[in-house]
Amino acid sequence: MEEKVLLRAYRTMRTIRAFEERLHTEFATGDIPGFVHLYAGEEASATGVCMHLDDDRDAIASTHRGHGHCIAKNVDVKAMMAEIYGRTTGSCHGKGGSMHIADLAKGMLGANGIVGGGPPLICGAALAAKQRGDGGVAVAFFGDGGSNQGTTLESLNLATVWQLPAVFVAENNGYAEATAASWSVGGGSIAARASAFGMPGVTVDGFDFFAVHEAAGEAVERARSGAGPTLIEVQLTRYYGHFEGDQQTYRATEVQEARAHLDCLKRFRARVTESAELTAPELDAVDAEVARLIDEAVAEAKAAPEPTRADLETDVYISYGIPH
Ligand SMILES: Cc1ncc(C[n+]2csc(CCOP(=O)(O)OP(=O)(O)O)c2C)c(N)n1
Ligand SMILES: [Mg+2]
Repeated sequence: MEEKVLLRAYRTMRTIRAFEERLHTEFATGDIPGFVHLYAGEEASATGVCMHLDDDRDAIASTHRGHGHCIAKNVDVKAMMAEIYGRTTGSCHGKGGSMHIADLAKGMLGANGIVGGGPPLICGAALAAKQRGDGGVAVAFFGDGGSNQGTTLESLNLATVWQLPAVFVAENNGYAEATAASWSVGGGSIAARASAFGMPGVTVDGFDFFAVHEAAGEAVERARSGAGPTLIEVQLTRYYGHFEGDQQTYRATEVQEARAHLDCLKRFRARVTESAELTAPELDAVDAEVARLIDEAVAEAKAAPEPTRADLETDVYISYGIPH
């Protein structure tokens, strides 16, 4: 992989981690309205997949745990932070918050409070891309819990029936809220369900950026070339609770073990420095640059205005720009 591509991958993963760790501390102050679900620990998944996607022709649909997907799809980090703080400078003018960040100009169709809400949207986006004929691809991210929703299974079926340029990325972090995937995923493997729908299904180590990047590259290429959809099960761990405030009584030492032995950023750093593809000072410089960006994003979000009563009446209907 080229040096600039490696640096981009590291910068994206580091930005997601720093964004989420900062939100963890900021949320505890009580200044952030609404719910926040953190993506820390899962960075290699969003990054490894979205690095294959373009802003203009490719679309993604996300989940309630959407910050990482947004950052990896190039949504402006400062606009995201402002959105989470409910400010007018936010990506949705402060009206959506953490769970509804969207940026259609970047092909980010939205975080989503509805578990299993993303896959049907992606069938629509993939059908649109197929009609346009521009090689566009649509990717749905969903969790192990989302994989059991009827909407997801119907979407897998439709994607095959319509031979859509779609990729389904099941992020299996072992839990849906407090329910273990080992109990709730019938048949035990999300990836294995792909064969029932006539598409390839692969399982990848979600702590390994390179493994995700490779599997996603094949799936995106397959979709772009008109060969149809793929299901990828990415196995990983979330480092924080289901939501901020979750006491996590349902799990013990797995997070400490993952942080110590599996962490995607540590593994990436070890691999690229051992192979001498990047140096530690280059990576440290990215860390410092990202830390500054997050500091600025929080300061600017806190200083930005909140919506007024009059703002309640805007953004209610969308204008599609259809001439009268
Ligand atoms: C249709 C629907 N059912 C239930 C919920 C409540 N809920 C929110 S997140 C969640 C768990 C989702 O688990 P998973 O899909 O594995 O994603 P993760 O939180 O692990 O990233 C549930 C049940 C919801 N938001 N929408
Ligand atoms: Mg889960």
